[in-house]
Amino acid sequence: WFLNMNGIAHEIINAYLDTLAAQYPDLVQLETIGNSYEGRELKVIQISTNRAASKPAIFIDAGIHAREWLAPAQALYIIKELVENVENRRLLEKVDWHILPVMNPDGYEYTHTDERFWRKTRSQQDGCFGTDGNRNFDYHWGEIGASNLSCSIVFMGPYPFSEKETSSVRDYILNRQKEIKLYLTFHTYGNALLYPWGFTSDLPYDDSELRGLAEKVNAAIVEAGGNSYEIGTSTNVLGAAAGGSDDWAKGVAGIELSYTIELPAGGSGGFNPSPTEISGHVQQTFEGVVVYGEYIANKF
Ligand code: 0X9
Ligand code: ZN
Repeated sequence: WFLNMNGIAHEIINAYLDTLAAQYPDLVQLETIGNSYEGRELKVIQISTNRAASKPAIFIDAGIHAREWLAPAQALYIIKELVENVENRRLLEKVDWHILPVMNPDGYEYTHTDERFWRKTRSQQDGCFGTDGNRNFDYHWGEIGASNLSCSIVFMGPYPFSEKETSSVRDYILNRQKEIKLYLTFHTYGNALLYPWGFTSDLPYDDSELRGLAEKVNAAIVEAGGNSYEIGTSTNVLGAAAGGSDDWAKGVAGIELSYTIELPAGGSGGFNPSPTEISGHVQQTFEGVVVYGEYIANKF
């Protein structure tokens, strides 16, 4: 089923996580970090060997934007490789991995049942439905590139962290603020490796480290046969948009290495890569994730 991850139901994804936890009790733990607006479980899979040791951690989420189906597929492929492929065990020895494969399950389900290109959560707002989760984080919230109109696709929400999906991720990260050294959030599409800031064109103090690491990641993806990524701050590559999870992770949670990965386009509208495209992209991008893992293992 991994060959056709497009459109896998959220229920099946969570069932897969349950299966892994049952099959690999020494490697895998699951934590339900909250529930979505409509009540779906937000399950983080924690993957680790020698759990007792204090190790640096990597937090990964995907699917904050409902229609970006390749992103949850990418997260699932990373999970599968880290857990089921024994050749990757070395990636677990010095780093703990925390992965939330579908951050916005209500929206994700809605893109299967009702409206393929839905982006936001599904919370009832004053007027329309849904908040853009990636405008809802409390760092320079609403300053630029976001809307205060509930019908906008970049609605910032009535207040910061108004959404259960974003506040659950906030709490999970803040509870592990010391361990988490890298934050990755998967989106589509655009082939870009973006880092803070998204609210200003000013460069972060550690621009050269952030850029240098992204260049190494890109080189590994290209080496694996993937397209080359554009690298830079999200403001300078895409334009300013405040309230993103990447900016909050760095600016508030203090996770200095924070990236938004815009995966490649595919199919109609860019959000529909074919099964063969999916399997190519997820495998190539995994090689970049390996570089991130090795960097964290060596640095901390
Ligand atoms: O606009 C977004 O939220 C992301 N692009 S997307 O096409 N997937 O919607 C980019 C987010 C970059 N980061 C920040 N603006 N903070
Ligand atoms: Zn997105």
